[in-house]
Amino acid sequence: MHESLPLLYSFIILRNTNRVLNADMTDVPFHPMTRYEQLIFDPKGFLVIPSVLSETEIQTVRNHMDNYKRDPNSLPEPHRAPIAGPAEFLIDHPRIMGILQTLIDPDHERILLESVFTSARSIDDSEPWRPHVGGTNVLPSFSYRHHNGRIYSAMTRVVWELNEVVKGKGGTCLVPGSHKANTASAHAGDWRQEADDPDSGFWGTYDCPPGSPVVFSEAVRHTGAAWTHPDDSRGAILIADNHVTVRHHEPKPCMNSTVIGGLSESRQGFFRDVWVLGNKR
Ligand SMILES: O=C(O)CCC(=O)C(=O)O
Repeated sequence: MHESLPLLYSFIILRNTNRVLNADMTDVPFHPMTRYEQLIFDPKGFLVIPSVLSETEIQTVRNHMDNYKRDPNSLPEPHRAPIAGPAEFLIDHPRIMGILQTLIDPDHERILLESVFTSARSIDDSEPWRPHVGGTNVLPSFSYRHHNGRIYSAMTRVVWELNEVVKGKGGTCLVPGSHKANTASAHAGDWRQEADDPDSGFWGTYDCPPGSPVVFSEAVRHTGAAWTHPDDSRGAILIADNHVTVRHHEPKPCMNSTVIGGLSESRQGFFRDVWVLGNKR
């Protein structure tokens, strides 16, 4: 952990436990995914959890994003990434870790963070409508199953929406249930074009206050959408987690060894290579 980080952001996973140290160094458990959240997530493939971050946390992450975008060189080298420095607590936020343990693996050491990018756009920017994925997928990095009483979602996207999202005005659009579709599959190349029309009636989206995570299986058909909300802009950090035995994305240049080396030791574990037996970073 970098010395200048305020204690407030020092959630630290206690090794081999399902607990993190929070601001005042008391340890708190990961917040488990509730049965009701599982009931929503399994058929729809996505879940929105309103207002997880406090005002102070939101402002801290926004400031970090602004500095990182405007003048990355003004930041210490290990902080030059969207989820580094004062924002590294997003990597293993206790509200998300319990969900990832339910969706990916009960052992948090078998979860890796394979990609991160940011989305910043306003009504002046165009965003291509680019639906991707959808359908039952046999590729291990996109697989979604329910087996032996538990969900297994491979690549799982966590979108931290830092600004308000108004429904239909620019959040991620998703086709609910499309991770389970059997009559067509993007993987097989026979997903129907008319279903991708924004007005096909298939598409769903969400609204949420600032500081809300949206969690979805990457196997769900989804796309970014043009931002049409005039009173705000989109500010989101999109993280892709996956099982430690697979990954889809290339390593992101911003998550280089200097940045990873600047993270707390337990968070460095999320950036280990695809796990073969005892692979430890
Ligand atoms: O919400 C967005 O901007 C797009 C997200 C997306 O396409 C993805 O996660 O693959």
